[in-house]
Amino acid sequence: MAEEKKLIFSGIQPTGTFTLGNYIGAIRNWAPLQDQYRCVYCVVDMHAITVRQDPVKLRQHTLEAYALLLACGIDLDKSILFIQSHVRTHAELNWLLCCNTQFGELSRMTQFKDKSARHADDVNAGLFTYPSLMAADILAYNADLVPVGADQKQHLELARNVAQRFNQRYGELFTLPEPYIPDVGARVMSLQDPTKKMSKSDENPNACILILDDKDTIIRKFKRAVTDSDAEVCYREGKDGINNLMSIYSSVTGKSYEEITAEFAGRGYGDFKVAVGEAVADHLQPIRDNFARLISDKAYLKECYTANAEKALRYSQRIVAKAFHKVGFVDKG
Ligand code: ATP
Ligand code: LTN
Repeated sequence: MAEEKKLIFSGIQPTGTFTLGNYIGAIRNWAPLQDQYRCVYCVVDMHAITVRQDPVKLRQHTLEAYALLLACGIDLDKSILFIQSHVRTHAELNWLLCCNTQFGELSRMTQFKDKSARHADDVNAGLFTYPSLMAADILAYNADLVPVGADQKQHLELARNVAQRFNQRYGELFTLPEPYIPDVGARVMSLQDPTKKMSKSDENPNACILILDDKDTIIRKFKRAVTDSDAEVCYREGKDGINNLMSIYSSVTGKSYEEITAEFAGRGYGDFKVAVGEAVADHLQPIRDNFARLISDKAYLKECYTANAEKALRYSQRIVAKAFHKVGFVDKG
């Protein structure tokens, strides 16, 4: 009998327009996986409300995120793409997993530490238990692989630990998921402070490239990128700004660091920054075009996310029902 294809699960928060970091570190890897694996992708609006969101903007960002993922090549004939709050099994399994996650392990999560420092006036329980909900997303589908950027590695380790603990306590059920992190571009850094990751929620608009920025804006932001006072385009310890630009250029052109150094020998940072801007803008152009078409057809989007939520529910329900049974809940008639 042919072996079943492995299952991929990943999610992204609708907390704003996606950045080049989200794209290179995560989303661009999603479409190519569709031929080799069964893929389930999700816009995680429930995770987004762990920090305060304007309700009108959240709804708009969720639809935009859905359209943007389609624009980046998610193909609904091959994959499932849905909105997290539409599929109740995520919240249901989250509760079981919360009851099997330790306070101590959640306290060690660096994202919690960072976000609770940044949002000191609202350190809510959802922010603290964010990783249990993420584990529920993944385990509800018994995903084998989870494509994410490097910053999510710790959350994935927690998901594995919780899955293992559950299996030990109640009997084998969950697959232990593996992270799937790209070699180049797993951590795209801020253009204004290359020691920090590029993030949608950065207050400085010059720090991040948004995938929907137009060509002039993209080139302008790269021209302003913070670099050191050297002039040679080469990858070296401590040259964080240039290293970041090289990694971005490499991931959109496919060129190696040696090739890039040779291409810009004797040309200085100015030329290099413009070339990075142009390469990124040209790479993103088809996505912007697809997005413009999709976002103007709300009826089509609704059809897609409704049908896909049903598929996701049908799939995850079988696994979550088994988990309910295993912990001792009475089976529904
Ligand atoms: P926020 O700023 O709201 O916390 P974010 O920009 O960090 O959001 P998420 O929605 O948390 O984005 O992440 C979506 C995916 O993008 C994850 O897989 C994450 O690892 C990846 N990612 C986010 N930022 C970067 C980055 N700078 N470089 C590489 N990958 C990234
Ligand atoms: N925490 C993730 C988003 C996320 C996710 C997931 C990623 C929520 N649930 C399940 C992979 C699998 C982040 O990117 N910040």
